[in-house]
Amino acid sequence: MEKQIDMDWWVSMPKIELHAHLNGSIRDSTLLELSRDLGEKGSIVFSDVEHAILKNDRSLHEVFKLFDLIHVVTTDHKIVTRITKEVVEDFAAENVVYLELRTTPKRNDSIGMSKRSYMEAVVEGLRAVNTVEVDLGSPNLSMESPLTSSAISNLCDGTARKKIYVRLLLSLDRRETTASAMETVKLALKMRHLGVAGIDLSGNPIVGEWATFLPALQFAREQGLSITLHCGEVPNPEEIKAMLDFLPGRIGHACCFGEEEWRKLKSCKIPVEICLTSNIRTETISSIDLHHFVDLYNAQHPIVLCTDDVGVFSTTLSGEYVLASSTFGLGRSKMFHLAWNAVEFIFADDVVKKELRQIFYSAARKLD
Ligand code: 6MZ
Repeated sequence: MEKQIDMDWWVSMPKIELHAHLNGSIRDSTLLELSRDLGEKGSIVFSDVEHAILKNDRSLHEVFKLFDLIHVVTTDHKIVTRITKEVVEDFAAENVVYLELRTTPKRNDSIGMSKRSYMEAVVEGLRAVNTVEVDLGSPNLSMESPLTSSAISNLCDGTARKKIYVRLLLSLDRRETTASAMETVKLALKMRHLGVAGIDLSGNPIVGEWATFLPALQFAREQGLSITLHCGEVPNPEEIKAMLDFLPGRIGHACCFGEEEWRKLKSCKIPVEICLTSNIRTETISSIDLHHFVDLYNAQHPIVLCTDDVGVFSTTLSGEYVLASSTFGLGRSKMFHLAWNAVEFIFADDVVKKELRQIFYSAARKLD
């Protein structure tokens, strides 16, 4: 009972999610349902997929094999729309008030899918959300901006219809070529009015070269897009140095840094997206008490707790806050302020930041 009450508090706390991959955040039930359908059509062997989905411990290598499998199941316009809708509704249900959702635009000629039509299916999913109001920063989708004080108050009580700010990040997969990465950046530029705020570099960290993506990332930055990089998921000092020299808006993970890299990161004050469960499950960090969260937190380095892949790692953002609180001995007030502070690192404009600060301010007076 005590535990249940406690979890309710963490769920009701407003939170900001800045590192969530669409295809890693699918509900298990949806993935199983979709796989069963494909199994019945004979396109896949359902039991193989079921085993991979329900398996709990996965090495980093196995995670990327699972993503290939997930993509076979989900790369279809209608399904992309469905999973986007569900993922946003799930984050909103646990009081995520601002979500940056990232996904890799995919092309699949055999079903007439282009990177653009893939992203249109994502936007369609955002429009289909009906448990919560979605603000994409565009006048036709944002029903109520700026927020009135009663709307802010409603964001924090469980009864009224809530609002979630969603911004999209388009991911470059490390398997892509320079030309393909450039195509994604150009697509992002065309979709800015639909909530696209930036570019992410992700994918299997042992694949691909930094130099391949640099031209597209440079172009993205010149054009005013924000950039976050998966950095140091595996030891690769040369690449980590080059990435930090690039001065991205944020980085994700930072698991395999040496002393020199920590020094550089801290002096540049680049915010770090911390994904505790993901790092432990994939064994990029050997034990949670050795996680760099502690050092960065104590150094007052900008950090934000994130989920990475709630579906693949069976976690939630509230769960990540509980895990950090219990592991590192940080009380509710400190964790609340950590969540509040994340407002400063979002890739949306100052108007949104101001509204989010007000939401946290208002919630601070209600939650004790
Ligand atoms: C690196 C990751 C990742 O884009 O198809 N992705 N890349 N490290 C991780 N940590 C475990 N988790 C997810 O979502 C799935 C894709 O996101 C990236 C991979 O490229 C994966 O294929 P989308 O929506």
